[in-house]
Amino acid sequence: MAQEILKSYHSKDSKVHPSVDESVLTIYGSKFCPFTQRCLITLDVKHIPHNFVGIDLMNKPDWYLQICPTGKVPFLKEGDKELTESLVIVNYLDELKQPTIHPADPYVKARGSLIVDELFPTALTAIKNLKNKEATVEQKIDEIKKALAKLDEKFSQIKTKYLQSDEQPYYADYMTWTALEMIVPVLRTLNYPSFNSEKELTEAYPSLAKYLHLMSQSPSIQRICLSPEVLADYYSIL
Ligand SMILES: N[C@@H](CCC(=O)N[C@@H](CS)C(=O)NCC(=O)O)C(=O)O
Repeated sequence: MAQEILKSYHSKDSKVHPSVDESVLTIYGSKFCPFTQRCLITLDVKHIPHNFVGIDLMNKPDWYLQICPTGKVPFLKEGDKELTESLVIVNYLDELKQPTIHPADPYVKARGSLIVDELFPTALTAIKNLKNKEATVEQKIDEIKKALAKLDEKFSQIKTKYLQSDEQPYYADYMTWTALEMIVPVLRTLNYPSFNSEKELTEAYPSLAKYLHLMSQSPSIQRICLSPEVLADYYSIL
């Protein structure tokens, strides 16, 4: 599953930059990367035409390192314009055309950035622990459970249905989702006997589970993001 996607990405074997539509911007990245996904969701929400060039992060092509010396993704190129850093790219894209992904109220908009700063790193605890070669599975699960408890408490305190509104997802929801969506596939990959099913997640962390379910129904998320099965398949080869 993940291999099929990776096969369509550019790796060391790709010797020349692929041809792209020069009349629209290009995002270089990987759908397995939560930072790239932020940009792709924003492009989808705003209906911005673009090229997507998939980069195999484990085996990057030389031409990519020439145009983007840090080798990081996402990377935006539009003629001579070049941008790195997912949130810089997202806010640039947001200025290009309507609809904005930010709520109208300036205070709620500003709070959204603080929410992302708090929730995104906590949600990334899951994948960081999966990749930690030093820790035992029990230690990884312990750390992930602490992060889940923190997230659950935060979601139980949010007064609105989504993070910034009752009506629809906005910036804070989309920017945080790309780390939240990794939790279930990481738990599946760890396959810890007493804690590996969505049912257990729902019972132990109900506010978090309710929000995960709600966001998984978002049309942009459904169009852009990969299924938990495909993500878990990718994590199993990391
Ligand atoms: N702060 C950056 C982080 C980007 C980042 O760390 N991307 C990862 C992939 S998820 C990456 O490119 N890592 C470098 C590498 O794989 O060599 C952002 O928000 O865009």
